[in-house]
Amino acid sequence: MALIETHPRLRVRQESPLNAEPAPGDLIESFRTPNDLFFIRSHGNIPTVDAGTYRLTIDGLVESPLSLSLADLRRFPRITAGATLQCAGNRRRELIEFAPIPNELPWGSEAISNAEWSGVPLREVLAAAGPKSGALHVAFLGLDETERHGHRFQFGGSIPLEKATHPEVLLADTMNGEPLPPAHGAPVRVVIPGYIGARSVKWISRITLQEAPSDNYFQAKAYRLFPASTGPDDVDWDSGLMLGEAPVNSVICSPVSGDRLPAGRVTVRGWAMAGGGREIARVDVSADGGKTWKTAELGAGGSGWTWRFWQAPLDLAPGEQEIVCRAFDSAAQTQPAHPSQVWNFKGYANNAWHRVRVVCG
Ligand SMILES: Nc1nc2c(c(=O)[nH]1)N[C@H]1C(S)=C(S)[C@@H](COP(=O)(O)O)O[C@H]1N2
Ligand SMILES: [Mo]
Repeated sequence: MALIETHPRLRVRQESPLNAEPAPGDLIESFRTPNDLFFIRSHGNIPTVDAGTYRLTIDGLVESPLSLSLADLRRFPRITAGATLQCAGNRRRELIEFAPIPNELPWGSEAISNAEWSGVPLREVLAAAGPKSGALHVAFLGLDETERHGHRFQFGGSIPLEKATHPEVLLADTMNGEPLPPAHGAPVRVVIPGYIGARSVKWISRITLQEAPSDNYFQAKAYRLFPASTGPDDVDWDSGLMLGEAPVNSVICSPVSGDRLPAGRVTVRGWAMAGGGREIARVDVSADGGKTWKTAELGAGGSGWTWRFWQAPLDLAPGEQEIVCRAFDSAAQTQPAHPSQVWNFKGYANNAWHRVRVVCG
């Protein structure tokens, strides 16, 4: 098992398994998050993988099953593209403040990061294996192990085959121009832009084409969205929505809650991210808890697979103030006002208006 030394400014939420997120200020420091500040979400150990003996298996409903070494994989066409990953549990702490969510990590709002990934489009490898008719889902299995309810198993998940044929879906071995770091899935991980982070399986060892979604715990039970009335005692796991594309979201990174500022002009900054390849169309910022809004200025974008930074000058009156943001995506979808509108007992996909309370004077 690899020992990981984390950057001193990365906030470790859990040592084992290792889970950490950057500070809000660090997150918006650069459009591409430096590798050592990129958030880390792991459910099991961080495996040490021997590059020499590593094999990636492609099997299931395919004409020719494959077992690829790293050298084999590097003979496929390659692309480099930006993609922002966000954990479905990002902003869970705000849901917990509304109603308790036991046994889940209380992520702040920084379980998100952006990198430029290089690797082989998954569709190239799938084409070499030749999907058979009847294949509708692509299941991924990692090399890390975790335990749930007395069973030890590897982390996994799946995406529809249709998504897997899109050019942005990668088997990445390079992150911001460097070899993929161990904590982020070395030697090879899947990158599924526009989807919740959980589908971007790290330390990928096996890709199986099949008729149904993965029956792995992290696809079949976890990372499902249940109604607010459902709890751990009466949950029918099959009835939850399997999370895929993420909802539109935005967060204020500066100032942060609890800051004391001089009254007057302050520049509010943050990020916004749409799901499914949709683009960020607009970000609104309010200095009065959402009664009136100003349009923020959007920073560099590029594609719907990455976040956009934004900023807006706001005039703050003396006293306690609540600053709020909300984004609109290119399908005119926006964020709900309050965590009560999205609360669910697993604490996923919180995209309520982000609120920051500061004292001015
Ligand atoms: N093998 C494996 N892949 C995994 C995970 C994991 O625990 N094991 N965590 C997933 C989750 S929930 C997220 S949000 C992303 C986080 O990627 P990162 O750690 O590179 O930020 O990886 C995903 N891929
Ligand atoms: Mo996640």
